[in-house]
Amino acid sequence: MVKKYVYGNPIETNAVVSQIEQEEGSVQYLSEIEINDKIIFNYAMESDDIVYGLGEANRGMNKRGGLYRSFCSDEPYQTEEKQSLYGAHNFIVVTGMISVGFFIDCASEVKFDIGYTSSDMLNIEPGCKDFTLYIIEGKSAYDIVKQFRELIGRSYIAPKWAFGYQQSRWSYMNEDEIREVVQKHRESGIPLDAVYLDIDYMDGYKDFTVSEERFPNFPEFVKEMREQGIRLVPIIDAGVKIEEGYEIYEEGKQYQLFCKKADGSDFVAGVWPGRTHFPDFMNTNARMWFGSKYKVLIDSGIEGFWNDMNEPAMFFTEEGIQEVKAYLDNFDFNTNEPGKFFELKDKVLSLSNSMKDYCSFYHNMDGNIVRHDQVHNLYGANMTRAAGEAFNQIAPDRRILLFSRSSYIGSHRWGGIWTGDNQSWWSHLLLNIKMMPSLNMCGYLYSGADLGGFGANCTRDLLMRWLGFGIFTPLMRNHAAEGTRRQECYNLGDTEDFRNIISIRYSLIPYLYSEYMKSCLNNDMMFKPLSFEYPTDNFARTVEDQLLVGESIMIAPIYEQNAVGRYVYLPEDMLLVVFKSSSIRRYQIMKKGMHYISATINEVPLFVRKNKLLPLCRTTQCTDNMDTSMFEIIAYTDDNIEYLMYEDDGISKDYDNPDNMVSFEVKAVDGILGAVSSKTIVKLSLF
Ligand code: MIG
Repeated sequence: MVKKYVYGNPIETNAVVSQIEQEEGSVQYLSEIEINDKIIFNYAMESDDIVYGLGEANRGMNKRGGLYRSFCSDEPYQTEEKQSLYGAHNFIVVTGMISVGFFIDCASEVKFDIGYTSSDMLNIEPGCKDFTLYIIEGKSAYDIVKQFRELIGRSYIAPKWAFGYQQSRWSYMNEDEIREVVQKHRESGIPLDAVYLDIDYMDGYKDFTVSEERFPNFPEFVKEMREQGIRLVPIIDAGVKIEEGYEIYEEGKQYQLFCKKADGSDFVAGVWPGRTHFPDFMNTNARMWFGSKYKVLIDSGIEGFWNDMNEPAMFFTEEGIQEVKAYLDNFDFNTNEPGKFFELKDKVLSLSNSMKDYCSFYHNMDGNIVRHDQVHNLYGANMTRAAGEAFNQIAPDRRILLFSRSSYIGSHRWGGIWTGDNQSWWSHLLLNIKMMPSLNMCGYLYSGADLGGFGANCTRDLLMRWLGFGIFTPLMRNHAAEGTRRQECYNLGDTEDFRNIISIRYSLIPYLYSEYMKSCLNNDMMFKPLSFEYPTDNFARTVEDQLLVGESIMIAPIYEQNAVGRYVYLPEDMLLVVFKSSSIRRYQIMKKGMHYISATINEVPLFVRKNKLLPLCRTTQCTDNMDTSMFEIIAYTDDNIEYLMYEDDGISKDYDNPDNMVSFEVKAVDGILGAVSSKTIVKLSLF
């Protein structure tokens, strides 16, 4: 049951797809106070209520105890106190004796105080008075999430190859460096499906150009890679370089497709290419124009993209520099006050992503002129939309991989997201684990974090444990920043263990893809907190570091350095499978309750739920060679069980074809369990 309350005159965000009648009376569940020019909502929480949601947000799965601010931010230092990350996902569910969901559909910032100021008080503060509030009632948190997902529409569907292992690094400079990455993976038998092109593939960081010096024959190179089973995935940045004669710049200027300053001139911000203009993604023509530009790369054989810097991130503006300059000119360098020096330092650092700059440019929303800060959270989402809509024109019959850094709910229909610049910290592996279900709640199914961590130097053990979790996330990409330690597997010591861990992924792809597709098609979650499946289990409610992945398995990743195992809570009897590689495993039936399980650095444990079934295929070097005609089935059962596997060609869009469902059944025939399936089952391991 969804109730909709409209405040003021909200800007269209396109988050919601269902038609919902507007409620007339006053809101239920929340009390509402008006202070100055703001409306603040309060909700009194019970002491054991859990608050889920907020998508890409910091801290735990249960958001209680923290302050959060939805304001898409370029935040590479995600320490515990940070309130804003790259996405803005204003959906929460409070669940305890009763469950209720709130979605604040608001184009400007929204603050959430979830038991921070006062432990039992939730308060929500939209940054303006024009927004829509949705209240969702349901019998459980899970039920509310599913209703919400229906409200916001079907999630973007990625191609199947995007479930392969992908390698990225900011600083692959030319063809040869990329060839080397591929060759080293192939040589050491580490499976690989894609290599990313970060900003250095471009000519002077100009969008939709390719450096001729470093990639002399790009289409030929794309083909060469493709023949080795590798897709190249180029980055597209939001800012367009100001350069006479550069087509995108000239067109944008001529047709008025860039964001503008109050005086009507095109807004200028410094990003990677130096001075740039920002395409006005809030404008339909600008979206269509920018989107159409992806064609040049698609025509070169490219099948996927990542959109970056679209919060939008800005290093500086001319105005900001002038201000700092004036400040420095007047600065008394003979001062003895330390406070003054801190002020000076802050002043210089505040050049980037400054609120003042965000308040200094305007969008033309199809005739309606809006200041950027009022629609800040929609900017990246509309860049994703620009690309997604264009792909439907350019390649209507096939899927193009697309994911973005910045996002607002609604963009989940056009692309996935990666979670931006994390660090090579153990705490960020845990953050990755906790964030996955929250992302799913908000519609982001094709998602993942930079495995191994983006900033800082990764270590062998951290990458191994991170991959031990990453083998379950749809986007499985190792990515690192320029200047950090090389973190391709083959640069972190002996490759055998890495090869083994990634081989597990490739044997799981049919299952993971199937669960992903079913989640997309049914507006469901692929990663669930335990409480969503075991709602009456009070202990399961408190578990934050174990997840259900699809219908058959539970995972309990190890995320602490030097740990050789961990405690795991089993909400029912399950089968523990510890993988050393796709084919080397040990099994143990475990009873409901708390257990310590051992798993050395090169082992990955997972749990098969009772009377569920896990199909595995033979591992491969890339998804092109995946053989899904034969399966091995692992199940822990005392009954007839069935698993419906979704399988399609992974590239066309005939999603709802009933032929895409293949069934596996384990049946008791004359007291002996056997398998029945339209697929060949080469091995049946029943426990
Ligand atoms: O200012 O393109 O989050 O993944 O490698 C940094 C370089 C710009 C930020 C992205 C990161 C990417 C990097 N970009």
